[in-house]
Amino acid sequence: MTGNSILGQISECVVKAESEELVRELTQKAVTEGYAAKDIIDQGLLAGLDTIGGMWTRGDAFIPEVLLSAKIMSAGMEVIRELIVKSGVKPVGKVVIGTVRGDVHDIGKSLVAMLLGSAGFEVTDLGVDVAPERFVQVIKAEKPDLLGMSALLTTTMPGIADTIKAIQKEGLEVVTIIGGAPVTQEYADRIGANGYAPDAVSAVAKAKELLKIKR
Ligand code: B12
Repeated sequence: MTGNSILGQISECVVKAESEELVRELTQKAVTEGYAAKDIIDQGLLAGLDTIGGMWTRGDAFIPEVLLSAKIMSAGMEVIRELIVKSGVKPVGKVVIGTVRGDVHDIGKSLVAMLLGSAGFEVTDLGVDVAPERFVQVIKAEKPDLLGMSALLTTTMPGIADTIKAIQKEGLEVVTIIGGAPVTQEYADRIGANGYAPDAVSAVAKAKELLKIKR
């Protein structure tokens, strides 16, 4: 991919954390030029975050810079989210999603939430650092078909298992799907989650498979 393409410019804007205004403008331009939401996300917004994430891992960037890039990326995501909402599709199922207790990583979870939304699910996003009791409370109130849980740290992964235990203890019926960088199918099997997906695109396919949704 060339750095001059619109997607390259979006990526660069995220890496340099230039401005929310610029990322919105560029994202809007990419949409107008006919790029698919998925490509704008993968090759523009996320590509930029990947680059800064790599720089951080190598010691070439610091946490405040990563945070600023994440904020710029979210502004671009918002443009895409608005487009999806406007398309007004009838919900195929209800999903509650959140990042588990002690964990503030929200980019991957928000991406999953957004793609589920674009696939026609009605999504309630509880945000980050969600305690098992809060998940239980919302499941009781909203009676979703599916509960999605995200964890990005090995130290917060047990929050997924704790939430599943709390749900079972309350006798609540909800299909669970889990994900996040350290999460695996093996872990899902071990803690009794119904499904796992490694990325946002396969999360949508998995959600449909688990809920037996054809379209
Ligand atoms: C951005 C980032 C941050 C930002 C988060 C900003 C934000 N608003 O989210 C900030 C700077 C705050 C941060 C903080 C920390 N971070 Co951090 N962070 C990252 C980084 C660079 C990128 C994560 C990310 O957003 N990736 C992009 C998204 C799209 O990918 P994803 O999250 O994996 O999501 C995809 C899949 O996993 C899946 N998925 C995700 N959720 C779900 C849910 C469901 C239901 C399904 C089906 C699928 C699914 O689909 C997603 C989309 O395709 C990673 C490194 C990396 N490359 O992963 C480290 C990383 C996750 N962080 C790490 C660490 C150690 C920390 C800190 C402890 C650092 C510190 N010393 O303070 C803190 C912890 C804060 C806390 N309590 O949570 C480590 C974790 C190590 C580990 N295995 O435990 C990593 C791996 C970096 C590293 N190499 O050391 N971090």
